Amino acid sequence: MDSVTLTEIKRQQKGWKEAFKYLETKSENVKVKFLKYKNRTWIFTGCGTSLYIAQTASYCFTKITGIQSKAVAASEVIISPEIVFPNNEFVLVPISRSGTTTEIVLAARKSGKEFSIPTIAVSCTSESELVGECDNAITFPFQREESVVMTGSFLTMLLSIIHLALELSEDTNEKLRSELTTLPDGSEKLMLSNELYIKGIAGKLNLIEFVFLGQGPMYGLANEAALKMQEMTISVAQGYNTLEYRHGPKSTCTENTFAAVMLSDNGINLEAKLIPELKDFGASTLVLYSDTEREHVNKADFKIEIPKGYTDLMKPFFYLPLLQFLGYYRAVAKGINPDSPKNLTQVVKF
Ligand code: F1P
Repeated sequence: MDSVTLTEIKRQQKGWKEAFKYLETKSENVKVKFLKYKNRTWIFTGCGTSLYIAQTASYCFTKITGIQSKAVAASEVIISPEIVFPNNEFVLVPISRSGTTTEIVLAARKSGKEFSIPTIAVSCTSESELVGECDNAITFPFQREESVVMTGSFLTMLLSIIHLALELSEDTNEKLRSELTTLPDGSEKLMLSNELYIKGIAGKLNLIEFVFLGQGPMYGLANEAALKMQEMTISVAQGYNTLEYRHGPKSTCTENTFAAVMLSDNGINLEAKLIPELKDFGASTLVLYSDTEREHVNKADFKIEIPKGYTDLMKPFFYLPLLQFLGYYRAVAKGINPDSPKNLTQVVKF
């Protein structure tokens, strides 16, 4: 029988299509409900994978709408709410696959009840405690994940926030909207055609330490790819802003280091400098990039080019499934069952 985690990684693009259709039916409603908050700062929050969705979502949301936003760990919302909300000109967007993680439920409760902050839950579970705590919710009645480790839900929840941003934007964003409709098929094709290639990289048993580097919308992805590697393969893995790696972490780089660099059009000239540097330190490098960045990737050991014509905001939908494969196949190469991660449960409660 196929692994649940692998099945959920591979079916995700079909879920985005369903999500997109469903979200289109809610468009008018969204404008009426949320446009009134456009002068507030939106706080995207979550725990674990959902925090990393928040990091990427905050970047995409502000880029599309021009509305100010920040990503904050749900634990900070509970522990230091007066710092997160110095006044009540905020909106809280708690993100959670289960909708039952203790910190996220408490964060929503505290923000709404004690600070009078409007709350909009984003969750894969419509009947959850979190949704019950919030004033509004964007939920998905499909592709419920069984796996402990979260995979497909990351990009489905991100898609819903990008869709919300497009609805709230004053611009028609024709290009982005058309990219959104074509990317599920493009992403699925890229993912499946690189499955064996990634399996081969993941099988290199000299690799001990894993590093994931990204800027802008790819920073949340870098953290998420590192978390997948930790959860599924019980390895040392870190995510950084690409250029931050030069400020200290590079001292740990050896010939047993694997580094994945996710390039962005916005930062290409600076980000590309890391590729030869990582090689000089002895690391094995995988570079994910688009055709406009091709001239910078010669020095990489492994490279995967995404289809032409997508802006940086859409790159997560191509890059992340590849890195989820990497975590999955690394676990398999180490003889670990990714469906039963050590010390983890699907939901963390206390
Ligand atoms: C958040 C989360 C997951 C993590 C683990 C425990 O869950 O931290 O990201 O992989 O399985 O829970 P949720 O609040 O999004 O349901």
